[in-house]
Amino acid sequence: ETNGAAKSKIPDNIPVAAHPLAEDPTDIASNIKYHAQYSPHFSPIKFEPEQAYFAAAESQWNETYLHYHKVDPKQTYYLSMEFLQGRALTNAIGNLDIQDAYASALNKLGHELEEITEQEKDMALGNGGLGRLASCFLDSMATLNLPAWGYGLRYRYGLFKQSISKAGQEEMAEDWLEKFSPWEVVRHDVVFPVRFFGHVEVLPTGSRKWVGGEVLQALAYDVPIPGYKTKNTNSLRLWEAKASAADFNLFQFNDGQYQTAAELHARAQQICAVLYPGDATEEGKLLRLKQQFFLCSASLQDLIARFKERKDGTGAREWSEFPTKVAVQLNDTHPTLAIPELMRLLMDEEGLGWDEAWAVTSKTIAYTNHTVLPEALEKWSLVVMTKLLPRHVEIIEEIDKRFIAMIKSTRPDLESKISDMRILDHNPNKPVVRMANLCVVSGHTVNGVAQLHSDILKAELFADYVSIWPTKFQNKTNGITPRRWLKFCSPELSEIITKWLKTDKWVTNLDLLVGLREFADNPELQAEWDAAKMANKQRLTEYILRVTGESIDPNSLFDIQVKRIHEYKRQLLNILGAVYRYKKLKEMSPEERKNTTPRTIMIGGKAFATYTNAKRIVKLVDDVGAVVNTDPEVNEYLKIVFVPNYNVSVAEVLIPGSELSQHISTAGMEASGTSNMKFALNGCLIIGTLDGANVEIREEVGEDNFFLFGATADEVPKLRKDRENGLFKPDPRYEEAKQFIRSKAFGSYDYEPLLDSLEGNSGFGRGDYFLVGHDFPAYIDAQAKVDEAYKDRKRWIKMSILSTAGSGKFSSDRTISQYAKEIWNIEECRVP
Ligand code: B1H
Repeated sequence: ETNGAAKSKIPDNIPVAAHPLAEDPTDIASNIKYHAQYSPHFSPIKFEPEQAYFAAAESQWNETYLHYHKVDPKQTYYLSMEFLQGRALTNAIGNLDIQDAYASALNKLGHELEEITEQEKDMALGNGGLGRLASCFLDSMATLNLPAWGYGLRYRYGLFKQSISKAGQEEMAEDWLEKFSPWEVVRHDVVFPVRFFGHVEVLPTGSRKWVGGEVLQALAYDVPIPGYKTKNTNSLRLWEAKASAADFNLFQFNDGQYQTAAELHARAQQICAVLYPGDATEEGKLLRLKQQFFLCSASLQDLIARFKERKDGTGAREWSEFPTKVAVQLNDTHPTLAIPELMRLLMDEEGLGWDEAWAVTSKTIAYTNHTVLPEALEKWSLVVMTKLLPRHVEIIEEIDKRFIAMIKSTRPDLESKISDMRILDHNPNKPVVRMANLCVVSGHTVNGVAQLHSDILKAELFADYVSIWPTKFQNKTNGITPRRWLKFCSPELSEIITKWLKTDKWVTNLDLLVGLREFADNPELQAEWDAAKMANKQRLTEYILRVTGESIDPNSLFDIQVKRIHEYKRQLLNILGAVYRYKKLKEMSPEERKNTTPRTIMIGGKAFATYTNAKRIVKLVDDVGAVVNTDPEVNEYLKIVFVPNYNVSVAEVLIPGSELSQHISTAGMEASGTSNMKFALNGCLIIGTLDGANVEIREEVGEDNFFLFGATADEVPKLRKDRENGLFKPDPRYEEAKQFIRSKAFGSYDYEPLLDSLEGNSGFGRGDYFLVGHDFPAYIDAQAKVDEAYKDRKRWIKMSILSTAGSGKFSSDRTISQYAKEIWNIEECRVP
């Protein structure tokens, strides 16, 4: 009450009223005031930005559920261990198309919309691309009026908060629920039991039943997913684990044994405590398996209950109808246990026979593969799984047995492949369940996430299955929502697009962007485009100053690489290139330097806490930046900034302000990439390899508007072999860059292990598995072309316009329409 007293009072001249779905500023203001005064979460007299934000957020929701209930259409359930929702407020009022009214309503109440939206913490229940894809899909499903649900876990602590210190990356728990989240509604009446451990009993009837062990409760929290300019608001249902009162031992507690009295309660809390608990230990592995099963079991019980509930009261529905009402999509193998769990529920709880249950399950479940990296292909220890899920192991063994019998009887030519294709790997030392194989054998459809990736799946990882089920394998190239990733994050550019296309229909029909091509040479559009990009660069410049203290020059070329830090993504190639650039600048005369293109290289991303080489890369970027940015000789021409704590809302500032972005993975290793699509859509040019969706982006924007370099996926195996056989001849420029780091020019941190990973097979060496050395010279040459192109402002802006114009294909609306038609067989169900 001492400073900002004026702001912290709610103005008296506004009436207090609840106006659900108000559109007029005064009504919205009354509505916000209503929530501020009557919400139980805060004291009613204060009205700081925080209160205003929570109040504003609480004022939206609708009746989609009842409509779906009445119509009873086939529905999709998207099961994912990750959802990277980011912030919700801008998206919610933007999708309702009431930004302006909302901004002026908040003005009436003494607040600025931008300031209010900044109050919100990111909902970061995911790691990277796979989780953000799930969130873009939810947005598109709602916008397309598709009856669909997301199912996930309500992690108490999502992705860690990253800070950069002298020691490199540090991780801290991020408390997104510190206050509470106004975007979730707890459904106290939606609770399902989930069992762990125990044993299997044979009943007198001969059927089998999983009993004993420990039983936790799954409690539902719903997050609204509003579609763009439609009434349909779907739900993301997140499960939280609880123990029940019966599991609280009052006797022990009164006896002073507080911990043992509440043991199951403590174990319940562990389930949803953190996203992706470290799995180096056996305990960690077990916990992750528990999380996966918890998601699968709760979600299936919920959707089965819904299926039964909607039988219009006329008695039991035929189970054969189930696949005509339910489609389950597995986001990678993490929710694979949905397969044996659905079989178990159908057989042991509902009394179906194997054949009937199998027909239902295999017609219901489809699987998306997101990676071919061997270390990411899930294999669960059979011993651990048998302990935790004894009945599921029986079912998996039966699926395996029947699959082998089918091969033997119908495809004797594949007999020699059985040991690779079957689900169980009976390696005597460590028998495992291969989750991807279980998905391929059980699901009706398997898809990759970009054309190249889907081709690789068919030619390599799943090649043996293709001859048995040639039509099972599909491609669904990823996409991004144009609402969050253009309209809301770059309003200036969006308005220009709408003005020149004479329609804003591109927001839901992104193919219309091709209409910009005919104006790409128009000086007027170019000037407007340039100004909008400059405004976004300015905003980014201020952001960088605020979070790093570094002042960067908005007239320099803004070059960005942001994504999880991983050796295959080759941030190391980027920084080696930067080191080389720095060295060349140092060697130039002041006159020569004036002819170069000034650059600001920004790198951001989180390293998994136990991934040592990834953390060394973060440290190297920061160390190189510290030297370069304080070197007065080169300062005007080069800055290198590590952007801390990269997340969805940081991306919303970085991407609109970008001019060049790097997608430089070793070909064949990045399944798709989705930030490449966000950058291209925002008029940012790409320097990249022929990997993942880069291939399709280049096709769409045109090869003149894409800086291509590097080995292709089919060259990679031979290059690796050549390397092993000592046939690799390093480029002198590459040696120079590495040598510069070894010379301690960037400090005395021990970079030897990192640099060694690029060498033969010595020490930590993996013999440069990711082919940084091979691609380095081509990368440097491509960067030189970038520098040249940037000198011609007109040409650059034209390329930028053509990049946006060619990005229509990468709308997640397109991706989701294809899933709906070609995998799920669902149709729109619009709320009237
Ligand atoms: C992708 C993952 C992933 N692929 C294991 N695989 C995880 C694997 O917690 N884990 O154990 C988490 C995530 N993530 C990404 O999916 C691909 O690398 C990207 O290329 C792709 O764009 C994205 C969405 O399809």
